Amino acid sequence: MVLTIDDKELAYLVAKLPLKTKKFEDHVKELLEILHFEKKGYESQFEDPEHRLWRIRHILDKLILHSASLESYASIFSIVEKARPDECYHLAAQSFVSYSFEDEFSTINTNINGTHFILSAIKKKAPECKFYFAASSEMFGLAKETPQNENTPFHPRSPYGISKVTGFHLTQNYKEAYGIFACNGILFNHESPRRGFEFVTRKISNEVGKIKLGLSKELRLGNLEAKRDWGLANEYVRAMWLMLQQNEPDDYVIATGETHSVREFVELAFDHLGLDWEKYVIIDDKLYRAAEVYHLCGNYSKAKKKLGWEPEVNFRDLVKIMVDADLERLQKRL
Ligand code: G4F
Repeated sequence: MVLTIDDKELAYLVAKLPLKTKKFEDHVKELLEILHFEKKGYESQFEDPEHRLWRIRHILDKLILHSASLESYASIFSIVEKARPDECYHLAAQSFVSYSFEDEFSTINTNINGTHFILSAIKKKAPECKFYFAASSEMFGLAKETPQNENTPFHPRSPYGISKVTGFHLTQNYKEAYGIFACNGILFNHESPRRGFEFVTRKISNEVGKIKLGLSKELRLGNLEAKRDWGLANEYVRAMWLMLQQNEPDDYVIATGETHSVREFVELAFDHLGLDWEKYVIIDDKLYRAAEVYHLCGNYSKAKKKLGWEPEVNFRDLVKIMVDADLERLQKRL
């Protein structure tokens, strides 16, 4: 069972992408039960109904979709009771950090309660189910050390980060107290052509494509100096799956070990299409955050040692993959 609001990772879980092991491909074909939480509020501003579920439209016939609300224990309980999943990937959340400053109550309530409801339903109705929680590098926030690993103390800087820290501890507590096979995947930023347009990498790749085709004249951005450890989402989804195939549940940092600024992403993206970014990028103070996470870089050595997982796509290639995909998509529309 995969729990999701945004179908980005879901598409990678079920699509036949060039993932490394045949075993993984075979496995994902079995992941048929999808608990899909309807989008509401701000998220519907970004995806009109025509584009709903666009990332998984090509595989919809292979899936069973259930609808539920992260805010309703009853709805989650009844689906877990019906589906009795073997594996549960809990990816559903209000995941846009910026928005969490605008509506901190709803972000915190929905993300924390939703995780708690799912864990509780699993404990009651599917105690053998292996559970994956999408924790986040945002938990490190104002990071105490670089690079960050599984033992680095948390210092979240946003309501979103706080909700993920609590979800992390709930997941550990259900493992320790009730013996649930529960894992935290501490994933650093993972991007791809399926990323939502509100996140900075996709905003850049989409806008640079539009500028190249004469469909836009400027790109408004906030803090260009923030640094992130950016990897390719499909590779990170494989790590999620690997965590649930181990003999014992554990928590893992998934990252590339490299950090780059938003400015570097911008420069490479424009450069890739032969454009001078300084002619088009406008700094907009409104896009700065109330509290910024300035610098993230992950140490994935535990995942490498125990899961045999390593990233393959580097930062430069990631930028190209995203820019090329958006340019091609935009060209088809012309
Ligand atoms: O792309 P972002 O919005 O991602 P952020 O905040 O790092 O969070 C993402 O990754 C986390 C770790 O995996 C996830 F937990 C989380 O759910 C989400 O997927 O922003 C990246 C950086 C920030 O420092 C932001 O201040 O880009 C900076 N930025 C500068 N201009 C911008 C913009 N971010 C956005 N979204 N839009 C801008 O115009």
